Formats: sequence, C-alpha cells, structure tokens
Amino acid sequence: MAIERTFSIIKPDAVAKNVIGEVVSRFEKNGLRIVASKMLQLTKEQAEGFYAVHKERPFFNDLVSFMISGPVVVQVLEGENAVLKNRELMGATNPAEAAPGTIRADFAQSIDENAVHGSDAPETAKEEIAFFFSEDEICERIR
Ligand code: RTP
Ligand code: MG
Repeated sequence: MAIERTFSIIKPDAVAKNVIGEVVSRFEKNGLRIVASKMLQLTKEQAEGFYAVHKERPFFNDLVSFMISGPVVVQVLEGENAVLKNRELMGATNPAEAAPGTIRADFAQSIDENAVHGSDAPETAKEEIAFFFSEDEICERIR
C-alpha cells in the first residue's frame, strides 16, 4: 500500500471546544502523520471557494457562516490509505449516525457543526491541499 496524503480541517466548533489535541491524537494513534499544519480564520471568500461544490445546496450559506465563525486548523495528513482511514476516524457526516468512538460521535453536535472535514478521495485531497498549502509548507515524511 502506497503512502497517501489527505486534507483535514478541524472546524470552528471543535476549536472552540478546545479539543484540537484530542482530534490530532486520534490521527497520530491511527498511523496518520501531520506533515503540514496551520491555524487560521477563514475569509468568506475562502470558505465559499473551498465548498464551491456545494454552492447550489440548501445548506451552503449556513455552512459558509459556520466555517467563518471562528478559527480552524488545516492539516495535511500522510499515511497508508490516508483518505479512507481519516474518513473512518471522522465517522458519518451526521454525528447522530456516526459510529461510537469516531471523532464526530465524540465531539460533534449536529450535521451542521460536525467537528472535522476530511477529503473524500485522493484527487480531491490533492486539490484541497493545494487550496491551502504551498509545496514548501509541506514537510517530507519523517522516516
Ligand atoms: P466534509 O466535506 O466537511 O468532510 O463532510 P462530508 O464529506 O461528510 O459531507 P459533505 O456532503 O461533503 O458536506 C459538507 C459539509 O456540509 C454540511 N452539511 N450539512 N444540513 C445538511 O443536510 C448538511 N449536509 C452537509 C456538513 O457540515 C458537511 O460536513
Ligand atoms: Mg465532503
């Protein structure tokens, strides 16, 4: 299995709850390595651009408002099968349906405020990483 990269956001609700470390710890304990990381306050334009694929959905405006309601942590995670592994660790989009022990089951309130984002495929991971990080902000895997 080749080493893969995925893109993660610790969303404003999880940052406000002071569980950045708990979330990162789930990644690290499950074989994902942080190779890039920064905390930032998204602008409306950034949030709209990042979620452009959902532009026509009824929840789009609420989603953008939520994503700019406070700082987020954006990260690049690296590891075997990183995209799928992160999706498994996050749990279902709606925390009410997320498996016990997943990040969303443990830290999320609702489908709107659901603690984390993770890329849904290697191709989207590439685009999402490039949206937030330049190549020189991503560190080589430590072997
Ligand atoms: P994400 O992109 O944030 O990792 O979440 P996801 O793949 O599990 O869900 P997606 O379908 O891509 O939706 C993106 C985010 O939009 C919000 N959402 N709200 N009210 C709703 O029906 C609804 N559906 C989606 C969620 O915050 C979701 O994470
Ligand atoms: Mg998604």
